[in-house]
Amino acid sequence: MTENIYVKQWVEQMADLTKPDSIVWIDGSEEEKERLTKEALSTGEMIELNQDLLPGCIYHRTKENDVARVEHRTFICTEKKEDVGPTNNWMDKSAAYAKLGALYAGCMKGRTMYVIPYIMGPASSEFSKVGVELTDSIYVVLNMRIMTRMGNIAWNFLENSADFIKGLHAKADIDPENRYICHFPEDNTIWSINSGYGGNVLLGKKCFALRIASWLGLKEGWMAEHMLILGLENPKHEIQYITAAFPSACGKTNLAMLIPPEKYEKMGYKVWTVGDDIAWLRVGKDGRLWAVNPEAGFFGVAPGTSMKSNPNALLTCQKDTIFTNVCLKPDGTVWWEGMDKNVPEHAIDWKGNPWTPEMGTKAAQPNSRFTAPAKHCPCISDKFDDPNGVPVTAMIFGGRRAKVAPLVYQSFDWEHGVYVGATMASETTAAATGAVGVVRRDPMAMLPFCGYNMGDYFQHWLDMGKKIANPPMIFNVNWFRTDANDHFIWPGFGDNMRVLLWILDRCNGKVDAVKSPIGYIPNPEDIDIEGTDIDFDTLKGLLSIDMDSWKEEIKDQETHLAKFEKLPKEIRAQYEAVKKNLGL
Ligand code: GTP
Ligand code: SPV
Ligand code: MN
Repeated sequence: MTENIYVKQWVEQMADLTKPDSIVWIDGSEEEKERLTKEALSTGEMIELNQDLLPGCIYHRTKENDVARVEHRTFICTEKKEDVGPTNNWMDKSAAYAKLGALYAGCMKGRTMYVIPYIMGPASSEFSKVGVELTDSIYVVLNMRIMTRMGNIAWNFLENSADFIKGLHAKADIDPENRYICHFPEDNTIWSINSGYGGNVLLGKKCFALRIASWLGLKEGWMAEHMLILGLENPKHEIQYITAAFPSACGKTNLAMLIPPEKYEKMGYKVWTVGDDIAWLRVGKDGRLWAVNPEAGFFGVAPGTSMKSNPNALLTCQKDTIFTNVCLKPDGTVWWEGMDKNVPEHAIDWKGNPWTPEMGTKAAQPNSRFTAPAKHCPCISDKFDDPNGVPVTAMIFGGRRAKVAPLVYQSFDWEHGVYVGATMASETTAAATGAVGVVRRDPMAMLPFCGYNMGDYFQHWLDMGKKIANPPMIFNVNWFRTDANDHFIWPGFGDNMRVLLWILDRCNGKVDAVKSPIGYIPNPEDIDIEGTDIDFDTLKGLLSIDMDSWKEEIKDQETHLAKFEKLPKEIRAQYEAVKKNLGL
């Protein structure tokens, strides 16, 4: 409980609107977790997994129409449309309150409203921020318990302040036609209704830590980014930190938990995970950029996660984990496509139906996920809870591109790096509803998450660059180039370490590079491919810039940039320079 008058008044107002039968104030205790878990198991909302093999693990299925973020139903609601820019859906603020208010009216009758206080960021950090989420879903409470620092710890942090993000979530009827994820950055408010899935309802994550936080960052002089944070330790036990922005389901969790190829592991190289999805970035007193992971857990993509691709993720979710929309095996454990070769002969699929491999359907939903505590991760960084975070040496942008983008290149400088991020493109994935595999521009991997006008966002990046005396160097990577048979050429996963080493060598002034029209490209002999199954010519191909595809690329970038009425002139100039470099 809290005596905070602002919280109490707001909870009362929201309860007046939604009319729950009762209100439960979440404290974050073990006893509370057990009580709520038991209740969810008794109603069938959650299913208990094999407690010998997966202690503390439970299972949940969402409705078939509710399995991913819904970008077309996600809105930024402000007074003026121009504040949200060309990439966001806009709704007039009062119109949105009225529309959703009508949907919320009485929607919690017969249900319980849970009041979840939580902190985004370490409890010891002055940069951390408090949110309160009201929800009628135990699933949400149990997930928020893993994903954030939740419970009384947050009331203690907030004290009597009115400075908290007000989140209201109601499952209502999970009606996709009335599903809305609305953000009111002018009012520090988030309203979500008619979904029970992940990013739509765990309001601390994308809604607060990215959309609202990006707006706050603009006003307060910091940045909220869709980035992993990792520490790379060398044999001398020196650790340098890298952040990377890849769009949803494009490899952040995997890179953040990378296990180096055997040879490097033996030499003493190691990767430490600070975060796998979101970074809050500030300029430190030392003139460097510092990164904090505001989250406390991982909401990771299950399919493709295996002991081969990402052992650290698999080991993290062996206890105290919530599995959503994966496949349930007869022994009460879970399975998903790409987990191992032991495809179950029969199982229950993510829809709850009997499943056999012969059926040819997916056993796990392609965007099925695990929610696991970060502290269970075998490679969690000892800086995970550091109030100041970690200093960033390199920043990486990247996406899924079957063609065009080379394996890695370095931007000429910060301003050029901002242009590289602003023109980033990637194939869409199952993390959002809609077509999969379609190339779209996704600036800084923030297209679905920037809470304001993206023209202003680009300007904010440029302005931040001026405030950082020792800015990180900016790179672009692409693990996903394919060959004529549509197979990935680069081995990826642990072998991505080979590219990270080149990146750090560049930052540390240890290696030369080739100045190409689009940025600095590695001399192929500077990327170690010993122990991989690719040869030198293949590597050369991966680093090549195909003029025909870049002609197309530049044309498409032009169309993309033309959308921004508020495009900073520096970005336009960088574009023109690259175009000229390419002889176009
Ligand atoms: P969000 O949580 O949606 O923001 O995604 P993420 O960026 O953390 O993606 P994640 O690391 O979970 O990867 C998603 C998918 O990409 C998984 O199926 C991975 O197996 C696959 N993947 C990750 N890294 C690589 C890689 O280096 N190469 C290839 N080919 N696939 C990869
Ligand atoms: C993403 O889609 O980028 C995610 C998963 O990290 S969700 O929390 O559902 O947004
Ligand atoms: Mn994400």
